[in-house]
Amino acid sequence: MTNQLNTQELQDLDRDHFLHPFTNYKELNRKGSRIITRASGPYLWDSEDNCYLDGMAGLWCVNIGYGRTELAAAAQKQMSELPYYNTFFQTAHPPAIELASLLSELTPAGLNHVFFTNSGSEANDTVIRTARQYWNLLGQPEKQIFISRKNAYHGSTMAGASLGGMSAMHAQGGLPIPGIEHIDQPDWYKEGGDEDPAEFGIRIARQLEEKILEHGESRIAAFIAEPIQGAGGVIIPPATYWPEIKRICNHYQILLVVDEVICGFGRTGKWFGSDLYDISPDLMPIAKGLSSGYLPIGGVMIADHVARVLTEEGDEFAHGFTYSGHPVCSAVACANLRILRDENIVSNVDSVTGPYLQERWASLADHPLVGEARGVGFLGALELVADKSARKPFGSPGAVGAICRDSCYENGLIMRAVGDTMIISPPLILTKEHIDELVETAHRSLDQTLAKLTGMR
Ligand code: PXG
Repeated sequence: MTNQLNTQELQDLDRDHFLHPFTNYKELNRKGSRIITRASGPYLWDSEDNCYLDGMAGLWCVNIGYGRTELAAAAQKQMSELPYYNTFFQTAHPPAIELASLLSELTPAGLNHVFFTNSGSEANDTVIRTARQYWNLLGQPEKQIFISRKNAYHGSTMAGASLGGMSAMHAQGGLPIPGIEHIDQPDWYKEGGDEDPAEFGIRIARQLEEKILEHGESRIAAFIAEPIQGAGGVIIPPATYWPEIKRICNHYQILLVVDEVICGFGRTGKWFGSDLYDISPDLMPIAKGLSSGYLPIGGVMIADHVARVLTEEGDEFAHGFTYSGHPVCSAVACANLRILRDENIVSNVDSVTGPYLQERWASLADHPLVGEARGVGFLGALELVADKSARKPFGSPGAVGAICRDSCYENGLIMRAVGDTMIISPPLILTKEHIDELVETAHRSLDQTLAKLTGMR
């Protein structure tokens, strides 16, 4: 069908029938959607045959890059053998078992059990169900409250959006649901003022302790956080932050949930953000890079001591999805994880291409628009500001970011704008030549953004 319809026809049908996620409908209806038709390696093509270097790996997920036929072959084989069967009621099938076992090997020590979902949002719903069931089984049913952070992203379902700290999402949905509390995020650049970053990191982490004491340890189920906030704008906490969070979580009887939906599967150069910061999660939601986005699959890694309570103290856990551990998605995820591991993609990001990207990315800090260029592994952010030395933002938040994002598109690079923070999260298979292309195109786009701003003044 797509091959027979031209861009205009596709845009008309799209406008008439397709309600897109996270999309400004008025803007979309005015401009028409961009229609992506094919992809290879780190490149995408649209229906007008324009080519883009995908600086976002789809939506933070296509870690192995596009066009890996091994995944298509794994899907075809599994579809022919067993396209579907459920994993409820004491049933299993080889692909889900194999994936569970492979995940136990690759994830941090002590995480040897997985509950499968179809997405990161469902994984975070599962986190709430699991943590509450855990405390229930331990005879502490009043431990219900989750502490999360402002500007966190944990998904779009009622539970995911509630755990998340996006005020715009809360405003539209009558959220958060009861039992969710938010503390400040460790965003030194925007919120640290004159405070030393190390002190800021500790002070913000201690808000967790204050929140626990405010409600009483006996009512707190868990703290949830992304190792590095992704959708919030690639916010890298000061080095003091995670050690202090760990100290607090060890001191009080609460579960630590580390949301690895973005940081997992090599994004930071380590297999997991938890490896980077030496964190031992009790629960660890995963999705995205688990299948490199080729098929939808997610899950929650569950620490041995939590799994023991669920399986030995409890009878039936009344939770699950029709497609939990879907055989085709599981087979594709296994093929993806083997590629990431056997082709040394993660270790290459850690020791070769990640450091090269960070070195080149840091050079963008010299640009007059860029107040800070930061990153880890294959994550990067640029803060576009009105005054670099004062860390002063632009008057109308998001306007300059949007200009820069559009310039990037015109120049063949997909880079996201979160307000006036430009972010990248490219496929982990970028070569040094791709990285040069990315940084040079970003630089050119920043120049054009500055020229447009100067023209407007
Ligand atoms: N946790 C984290 C940390 C995420 O980044 C989810 C959970 C939810 O996953 P699902 O599979 O339900 O989407 C995410 C998703 C953005 C953007 O604007 C980020 C996500 C999703 C959509 C948009 O950067 N992250």
